[in-house]
Amino acid sequence: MTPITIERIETRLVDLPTIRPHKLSVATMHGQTLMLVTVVCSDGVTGIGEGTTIAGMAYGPESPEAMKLAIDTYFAPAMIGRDATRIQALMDFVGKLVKVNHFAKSALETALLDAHGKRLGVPVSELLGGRRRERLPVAWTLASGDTARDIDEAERMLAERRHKVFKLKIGAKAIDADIRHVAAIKQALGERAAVRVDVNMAWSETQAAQAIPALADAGCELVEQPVASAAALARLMRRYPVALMADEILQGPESAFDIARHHGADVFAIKIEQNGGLFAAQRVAAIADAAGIELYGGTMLEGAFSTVASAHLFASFANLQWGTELFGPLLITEEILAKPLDYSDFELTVPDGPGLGIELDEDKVRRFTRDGLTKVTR
Ligand code: MUC
Ligand code: MG
Repeated sequence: MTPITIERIETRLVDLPTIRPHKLSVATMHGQTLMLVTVVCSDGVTGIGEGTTIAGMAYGPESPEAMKLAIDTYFAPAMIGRDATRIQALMDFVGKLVKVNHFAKSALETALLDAHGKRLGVPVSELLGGRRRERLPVAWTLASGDTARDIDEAERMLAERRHKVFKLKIGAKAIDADIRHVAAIKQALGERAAVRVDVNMAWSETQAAQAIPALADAGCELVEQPVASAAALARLMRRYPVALMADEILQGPESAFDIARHHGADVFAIKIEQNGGLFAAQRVAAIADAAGIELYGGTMLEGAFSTVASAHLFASFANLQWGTELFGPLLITEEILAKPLDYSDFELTVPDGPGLGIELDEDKVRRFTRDGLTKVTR
């Protein structure tokens, strides 16, 4: 039987505005850039994957431009002509040629899974072992930078039954100001909503030790990546009545094992891109389960393709104690899908069509594609 091979790989950058400025301790975002990769196979089947990051290179080592360059220059030439149906073997092969570049690898793996699911007529979740749930709870991030505006936004989300778990981005201001901000929001929302914070590594260990008890008193139930180092996060564990979550320090299975071995977090925020793809993220989740660490489905503020890829994976997890934050498409002003995703009753429905189960609106995306950079490798 002739193998089904990769015939063409196309990359493009799509620049989309956000609905409001999104303020994190590392940067303020005004837009999101999606690096979209399309893989065309010899049987005519096509798959799409996505790479995004947060505010250019402010969050991590890869940018959308860098992902595109890595795919155009290194990954695509090596992948053309290879078997498109042996996805793990193919990713192992390119993994030997290109070190790290987790976000670019995740985008390519997503595209291959999308194509293979379409080929077999099954959703990506089936290729990952089968889904355990059809719908996922979705938290929303309040990050306008203004307390009153954040409360209004939360009230709207509650009224629309879109979100009832809110993550607040803190760490850019003085600790006292941040605590007042969190306390005011929790007080306004009361028992109607859960409040969590993400510090994006902004604090030193002593600042964290000062702030976390005050956050607990304010009614905050979880603190995400308060400090940069895994060792410092481990030392903060079990000292406060709030859960501590690892995000930035989770960079694939080896890092997960290391954190687990040192009792370094209560919860893992699993991100497919940060961990190097869906299979790597699946292994991270297995390590967490084995270590008794709880799970949360994280986001890189991704557009529809990585959001839905993540949804297929999270739907297959045995445990998802803290729900997800797969709201990325809702932060962008433009709908890029032919049929929008279903966000309702505080949850996202995991699409059930073949592959990712979504379809790109090519005309819409063309209007936002960065000029002159679309590249096709054959
Ligand atoms: C992060 O650090 O978790 C996820 C939600 C959000 O607002 O920012 C991201 C990144
Ligand atoms: Mg985070």
